[in-house]
Amino acid sequence: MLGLAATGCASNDLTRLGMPEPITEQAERVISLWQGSWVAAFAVGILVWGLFIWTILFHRKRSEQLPPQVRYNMPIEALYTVLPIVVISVLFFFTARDQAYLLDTEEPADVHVEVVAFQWAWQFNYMDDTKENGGEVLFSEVGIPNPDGTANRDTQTTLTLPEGAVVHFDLHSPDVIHSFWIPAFGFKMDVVPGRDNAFQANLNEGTAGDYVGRCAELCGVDHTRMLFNVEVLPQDEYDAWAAEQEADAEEAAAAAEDTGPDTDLAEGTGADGTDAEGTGAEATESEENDE
Ligand SMILES: [Cu+2]
Repeated sequence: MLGLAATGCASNDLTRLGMPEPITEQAERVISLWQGSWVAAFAVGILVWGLFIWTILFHRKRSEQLPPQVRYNMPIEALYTVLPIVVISVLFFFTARDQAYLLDTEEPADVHVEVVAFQWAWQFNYMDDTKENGGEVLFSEVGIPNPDGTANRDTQTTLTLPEGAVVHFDLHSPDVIHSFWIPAFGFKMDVVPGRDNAFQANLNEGTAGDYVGRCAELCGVDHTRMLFNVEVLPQDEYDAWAAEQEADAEEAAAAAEDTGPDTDLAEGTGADGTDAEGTGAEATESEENDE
């Protein structure tokens, strides 16, 4: 406890008490709550261990005479009740305060991502606004489930984010309950079918790098395959990447529209039934286009 108190809020491997290095403002808050809870737990622990040791050392059985009894001692009974209530109240206060902060989505976000968790991969839809405000999909990163039983992160999809940005996440699931977890965010949130869960993360400056993400809810037999990568880029690199993705998505959409009329034409020719050979050839061509 002394070590913790002496280092204050400094964040290093020892004082983080097992938590990963935080990359968001929210994660820093989570670590403070985590550290504070440990300080409180150690304080209670030291008191209890101290009482144990004191009792063992100084109140051993020395004779057959019954020691003084303290049953129905009102001050001690009151202390037993009041002290835990004080401890719980303090923990509750800080937990409620930090939960309100972590679930706050009021700040205007720079990047909007709709996370779709499905058995057994992830899809990230980059939106121009939140789902709530009727945001439209700009482009998507679609994960393909690894083959049966394999949990290989390298073949999984990557969530790309800019450093220093406020990111809004909308979480959706088409099948069962999953949980969206980026350990470096110090935070996870369930992805529940039919429910609009959302949270925001304020990424810190200087956090560019590769991180991991995974599903944290046992969602079925191949839960372990639900991995994804997180790449935080400097703002300018992210902007270039996003512009490229958006252009690719527009190109793909335009290409899909181009094949549309061809299909209609082929069907029309078939209905006429005037040129059997031609119809066959055109129909085949249109099927190829569809593929
Ligand atoms: Cu899952």
